[in-house]
Amino acid sequence: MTKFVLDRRKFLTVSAAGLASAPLAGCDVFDAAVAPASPVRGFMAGANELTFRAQRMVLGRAALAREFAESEIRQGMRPNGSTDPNSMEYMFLRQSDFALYKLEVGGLCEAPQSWSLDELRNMPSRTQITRHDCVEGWSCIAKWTGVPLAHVLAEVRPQATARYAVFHCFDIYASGASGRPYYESIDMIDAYHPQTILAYGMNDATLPVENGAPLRLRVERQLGYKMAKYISRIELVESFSHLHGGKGGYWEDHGYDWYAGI
Ligand SMILES: Nc1nc2c(c(=O)[nH]1)N[C@H]1C(S)=C(S)[C@@H](COP(=O)(O)O)O[C@H]1N2
Ligand SMILES: [Mo]
Repeated sequence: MTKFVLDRRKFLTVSAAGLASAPLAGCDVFDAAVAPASPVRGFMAGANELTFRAQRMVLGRAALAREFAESEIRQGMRPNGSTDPNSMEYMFLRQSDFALYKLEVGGLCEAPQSWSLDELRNMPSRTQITRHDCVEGWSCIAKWTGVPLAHVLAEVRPQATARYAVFHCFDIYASGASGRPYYESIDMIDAYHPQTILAYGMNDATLPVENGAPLRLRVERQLGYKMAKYISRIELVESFSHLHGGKGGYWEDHGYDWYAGI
């Protein structure tokens, strides 16, 4: 409890300083504030750890994100980030409406496997109407249908050493020389959470390309950037430090927090 109070005071002081010096005018300011060298970033890393612990402590592992009624679905589902991947593999699969797509699940598990979209659709499914919050400050409410990740994990039988599920995606985010593959990771607690699904349907239709076809992650207690679209492969790992920038996700490698709890 003492730690909580102290961290909270630090939070208030630093955020007041940060806010006073920068008019809040949307993404640019936010991006500057979370640049790796920024003092605000240091505070956010601390606060992130605090949020993570506090949320887990107060709500417990199985707490559900709020679900909404059909009538509350709003704003369509604004596409963001990559919306039209142009890697050869993706364009090839898209031509046949992903009939040749296979989700590969491997890494630290006893029975690595791959499944077609039809096979995934024939697994137990879950539908949920949830709010998507992007770090840029907008949100949408949409209906998602997919297979619980817990079901897929039960099929591959994770080894005891598996601590994270890494989602490798088809898109290279931000084109040009600086483009890098999008990827994300969550821990096994979120991986087994009942609302964590691999979605192939949105608002009662097939998941559109803009929103991540053929398969995207929904991990409802975290921010939008955790919800990997265009999933090609899931890898179970003990650590993600050897992958890409080592921070567990595309945006994490650019300075965002790994745990983006809301
Ligand atoms: N593969 C991939 N997944 C991604 C992104 C991306 O650029 N590529 N953008 C993320 C961000 S920042 C958000 S807010 C959501 C946007 O999902 P939407 O396009 O369905 O709105 O996807 C996330 N997942
Ligand atoms: Mo986002």
